[in-house]
Amino acid sequence: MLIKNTAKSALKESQLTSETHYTNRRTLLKKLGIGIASIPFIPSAQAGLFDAFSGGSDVAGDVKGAFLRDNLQHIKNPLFQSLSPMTPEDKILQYNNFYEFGTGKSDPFEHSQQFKVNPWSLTIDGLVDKPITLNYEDLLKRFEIEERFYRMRCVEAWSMNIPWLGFTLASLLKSVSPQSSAKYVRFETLHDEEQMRGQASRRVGGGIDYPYVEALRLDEAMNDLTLMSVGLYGKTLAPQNGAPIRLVVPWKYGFKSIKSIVRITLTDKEPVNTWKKIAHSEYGFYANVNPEVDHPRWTQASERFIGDGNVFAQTRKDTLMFNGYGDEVAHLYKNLDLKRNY
Ligand SMILES: Nc1nc2c(c(=O)[nH]1)N[C@H]1C(S)=C(S)[C@@H](COP(=O)(O)O)O[C@H]1N2
Ligand SMILES: [Mo]
Repeated sequence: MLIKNTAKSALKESQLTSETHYTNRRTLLKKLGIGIASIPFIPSAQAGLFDAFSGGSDVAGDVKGAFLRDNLQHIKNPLFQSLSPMTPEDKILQYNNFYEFGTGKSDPFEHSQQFKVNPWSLTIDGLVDKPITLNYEDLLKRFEIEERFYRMRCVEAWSMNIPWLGFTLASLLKSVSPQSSAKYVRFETLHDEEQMRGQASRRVGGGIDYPYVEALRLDEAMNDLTLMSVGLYGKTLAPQNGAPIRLVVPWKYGFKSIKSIVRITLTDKEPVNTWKKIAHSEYGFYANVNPEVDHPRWTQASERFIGDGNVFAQTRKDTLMFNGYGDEVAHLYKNLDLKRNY
């Protein structure tokens, strides 16, 4: 975000999955009587529609997608199903920020395909009565998987609409019994210089001190919108999107939605998140999407929506307060000066 990226995207129009493709797929499944709850899940996010019907191959020697399939609950709240247009799948897979793999938008896609997501270990510790460590299978099996369509707004003023799969962070936190002294939740990304070229070289990794760290207040973490995502577009997450598990906080700038999480720690002090540490005058702890508080170097009043067509096409739209989720989250900030606490 500090580094200006002028590199052209690797996207080719011919590779793009359109929103209608996804919609049609769902309609098709319905017609076949398969229904959304039994979409076959494919471990590789690159598996296409054809693979989905043929059962798919276990590309990474991975756990079978049936775990996701068996747990998928299509949730009732229409809020999560009325987003249009959806950003095409290939753009969500190829236009990324994941500095551990490089700072260019196509670096994560190009340099993460060998990333190992299984075995995985996610530890939840700190001020909790029942700390646990979950393995890869637990992440997909233990909690009810829901599909949710969310807006995603990067602090760099571009945005997408993404159909996530995941479970609420609240359900995970309840299972570890937070202590009454816990006030914040701190998240940490994997640190593995052998797998992540940006961690092995400060130049490649944008000068960040890894591991990448993010944090939420406990009440933000417990909000029903806050998702632990394990998939998108009906498939398990691709490495570049934060496999095997990442956070999704749709009313905050994208940098809060930390990827490839290995540790979640409950604390009583406000943790220092990575981007605040790098440039606290530009990136704060809260990072709520707010069209009235500009970034020191650019406006936050509008955004470039990435839909069909070239990713740099200027399809601008107005940015919404809390990214359009004010009804769900505005109450969390009643007593907070949002200009000071950006
Ligand atoms: N570990 C880690 N998590 C991260 C980032 C990162 O560089 N490293 N980038 C963030 C930013 S700035 C954004 S906008 C989103 C992008 O998510 P996406 O590539 O899946 O769209 O991931 C966030 N999570
Ligand atoms: Mo971002």
